Order: sequence, then structure tokens, then C-alpha cells
Amino acid sequence: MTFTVPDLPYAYDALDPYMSSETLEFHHDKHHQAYADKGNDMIKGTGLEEASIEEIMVSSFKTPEQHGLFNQVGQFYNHVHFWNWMKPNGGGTKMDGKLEAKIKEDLGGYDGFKEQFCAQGAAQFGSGWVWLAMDDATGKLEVINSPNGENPIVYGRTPLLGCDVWEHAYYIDYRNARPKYLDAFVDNLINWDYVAELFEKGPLSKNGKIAA
Ligand code: MN3
Repeated sequence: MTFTVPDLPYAYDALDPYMSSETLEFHHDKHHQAYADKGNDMIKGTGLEEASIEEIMVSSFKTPEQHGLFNQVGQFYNHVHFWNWMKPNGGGTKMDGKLEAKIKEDLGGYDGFKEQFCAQGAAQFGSGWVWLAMDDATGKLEVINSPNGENPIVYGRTPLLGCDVWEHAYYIDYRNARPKYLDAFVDNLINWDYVAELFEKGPLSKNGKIAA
């Protein structure tokens, strides 16, 4: 497959003041584009050229000599979804009823989710991500963090929501205040409609996207 960066689903200034156009221009046009370019370069000759992106991630993650490829493709994938995990006037408690009930059951409701998501995001040492993920085996929702370009897929989980906590995601707008960025992301940016859409689809390993 060829990695192509999709356009942002909103204008560069649409997430102001919580995420500036300057951040989105650098993050989308430079960082995401670089992951695509390097991924396209590094996949040549690996035998994974025809695989799905999920298969490429799972396979290259397990293969030490392909970790360089994994990092680029993982980050490419994470950012494709990251742009969709945000929207103008997003965040807060307004979400699909089924998703809301599941978050209540597994995480203690919105407040429990927010507390864990912000704490795990702040606790991720160095570059990485914080996730709301579904355990493919049990269907249970959980909040986890991961380093660098890793994501729940390589841990047998399905990502429903992810927040980029690499410094490039927030340094222009929040400097070193990662907790303030996480607070703004949860309260003002989350696109719960997209989270609900992924939740409805269920575990990736059970809907044929990746081998169980
Ligand atoms: Mn990033």
C-alpha cells in the first residue's frame, strides 16, 4: 500500500484556541507527511507492500529488524485517526448512549474516564500516546498509554480514541504544560461521534481487519 496523508477534516484554524493553526500546519503538513514519506520508502522490499496497514503494523512490530518501518507506519496510522478524533466544539460529556453506558460500566463514567485518560497521558514518559482502547478478547474498555509510535493494535486491543502526547502536538500552544493540553483535549476537542463509530464496529481482530 502507499501511505497518503489525508487532508484535515476541518480548517487549520477550526480548533482555536485549544489547538492553533500553527500547531496543525506543522503537525499535519510536516510531521505526518514525513511519516508517510519514510514509510513509503522503508516498506520497499519487505514483502509487506500488499498487506493491510494493520497487518503491516502487527508484523513489523514483532520483527526487530523492521522496527524502523513500524515506527513510521504506526505514527502514520495514529495520525490519520488523530485528526478525526478531534472536532470544533468537541469534548465533554455529550456522546452516544451505548458508548456512554460502556464507559460507565468499565471506567466509572465520564469523570472516571477523564481522570484516567489525563493521568495516563501525563505519566507517559517522553514521546507517546494515551488511549481509550477495547480489549479484543474481553470487549472491556480501558485507558492505556504507549511509547513512541506504538498503539493498542500491537497489544491485541482496538483503539477507540488516542491523544498524541509527543511535544510536537502541544509545545507551540502549551509549552511544557502537557496536563493543560490533555485537559483541553478532553473537555473541548474529542470527536465522540468518531469514537462511537469505532466502538460500534467492535474489535479489529473480530471484524476481519487483522488476524486474531
Ligand atoms: Mn504527532
